[in-house]
Amino acid sequence: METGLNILKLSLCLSLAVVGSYAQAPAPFNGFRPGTCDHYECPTYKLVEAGYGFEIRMYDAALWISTSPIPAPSMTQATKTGFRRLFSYIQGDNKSKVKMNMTAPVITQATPGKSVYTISFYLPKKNQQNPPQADDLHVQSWKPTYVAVRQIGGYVSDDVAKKEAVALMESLRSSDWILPVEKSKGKSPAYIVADYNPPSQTTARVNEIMVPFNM
Ligand SMILES: *[C@@H]1O[C@H](CO)[C@@H](O)[C@H](O)[C@H]1NC(C)=O
Ligand SMILES: CC(=O)N[C@H]1CO[C@H](CO)[C@@H](O)[C@@H]1O
Repeated sequence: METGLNILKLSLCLSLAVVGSYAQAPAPFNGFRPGTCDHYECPTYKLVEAGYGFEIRMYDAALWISTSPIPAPSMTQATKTGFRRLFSYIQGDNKSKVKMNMTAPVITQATPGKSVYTISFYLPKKNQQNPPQADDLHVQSWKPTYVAVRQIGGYVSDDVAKKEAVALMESLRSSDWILPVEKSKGKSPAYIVADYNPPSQTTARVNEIMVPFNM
């Protein structure tokens, strides 16, 4: 309930901020680009469409460093474990002892039908040429990828993630994007939860539900 309210507040703020003098215009998201990306390096993308309650982005090719699938009773538990490992990796716990700057977001991919999760960290551009190896981590290479996005505040529990993923699909139903998204089902993770803030940050948190798809 509280999250629902936060979303409402967030979207109100966004529309107020963006609409400004275009009070008549419908829709008006000018993109959800998270503020965290003003301070940390984030993967780059082109905004393809900003719709009602969703955004379509085209992410550029990028490398991510990922944990092995982590078995855990909940997504939030797995994210904590994975975040700890990735954080020590960027502090130099890797075969080259290379330190890296923090980036955003940290993403969690659920394995359909299993309580197993993969957590990944976006590698800084500087380290993409030659990502430091680590025994228990692997590099994921993303081709340019279409992603449908819904932004939410607060902390994302497993239930919230599921509910918001459903809401994202609902919001896509009134658009042409629903077809390629439906067609891609099963070929990519059902949804990814992207976390833009460290767990210790309690206010102004930004998270995204992302659904990658092919055209
Ligand atoms: C972190 O980012 C700063 C500012 O861009 C840069 O000067 C510094 O070299 C980076 N540090 C590492 C370890 O990459
Ligand atoms: C998991 C892994 O490979 N960790 C290594 C990272 O680098 C440090 C320093 O060389 C090693 O001690 C770790 O074993």
